[in-house]
Amino acid sequence: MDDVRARREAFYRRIDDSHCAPLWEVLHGLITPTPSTPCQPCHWPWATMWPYLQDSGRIISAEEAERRVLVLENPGLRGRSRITHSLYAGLQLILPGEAAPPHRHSQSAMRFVLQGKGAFTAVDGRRITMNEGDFVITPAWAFHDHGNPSSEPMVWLDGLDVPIVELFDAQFMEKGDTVSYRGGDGQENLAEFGATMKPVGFQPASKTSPLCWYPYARSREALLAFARSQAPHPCWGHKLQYVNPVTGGWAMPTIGTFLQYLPQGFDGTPYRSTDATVYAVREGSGVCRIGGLELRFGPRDVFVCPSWMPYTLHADTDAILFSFSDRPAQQSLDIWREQAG
Ligand code: 1HN
Repeated sequence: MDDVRARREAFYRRIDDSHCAPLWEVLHGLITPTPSTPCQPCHWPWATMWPYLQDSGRIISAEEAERRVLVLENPGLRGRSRITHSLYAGLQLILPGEAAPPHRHSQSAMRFVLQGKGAFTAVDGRRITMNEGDFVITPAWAFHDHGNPSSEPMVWLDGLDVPIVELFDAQFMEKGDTVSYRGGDGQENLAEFGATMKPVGFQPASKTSPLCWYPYARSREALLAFARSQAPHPCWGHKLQYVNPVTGGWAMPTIGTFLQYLPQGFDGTPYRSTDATVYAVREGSGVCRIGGLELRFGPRDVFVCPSWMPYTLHADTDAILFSFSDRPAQQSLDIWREQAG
């Protein structure tokens, strides 16, 4: 037996010099029966994060930082700038009077506004003035900058497909020149694409929605009307996904985004899916039970549920949750699975 092991190890050493290794020693760790992930469930309460964000505002300007962001690092993936294996998330602060300079990159970005009103993000010089609860898209390779002409700080949750683009080694980044704004506040974008119609002759130039601003008031109204129209799903209550109004498909090619309403007293049954999901609480409070933990959430909290780990959602009060995941990327590769109930 020892002789067998010794012969094998001698063989492994011999082929090792030629950058070669035996699959049979690693096969079962490589191809597991179910997802095996270092990603852990985790909760970033607003009560913890808001003081940190304020401190970050005292130690560096948005200009100097380029983006003043506290990265939400999954405890199972520390030092790797990601909240799940495939997605980056961070909390970005922009103070009154500040500007974050233009740049562009291969990564797609989304924002979900947690606090403040009146700051803007600009995509190719077109400003979108943001409010709490708004969902905003920065498409891949579009120049973007941020500014805050309002009198209050703004904080938003950033979600980017940084690890996905890194996996493919397909990342490019460029700094922009000083911007000349083309005026506006985003209303023109809503006028073109915000009414489930599109200008005649419009041809999409990319897989990202040409509507890049989903104001909260509209999304909330749609969600509550939907909730009045039917019984809640046993796992997720009333849940809508943001869509590209021109195709009906996902708003972004790699990141799926959702808004969900859990009526007061909602007590969901277990759910799991292969898309690890980042939740941001917009309204209300409740509990997410996952992996033996009780994550008690309230407004502006962020929490993450890893791939294939069952969890339940409970609402103490009427609650509205925003969430995002890599579901579109997985579905385009035919690998997405879910188990509801
Ligand atoms: C980025 O461009 C922004 O534009 C925020 O606000 C976070 C994280 C990684 C790479 C690029 C932004 C980012 C980022």
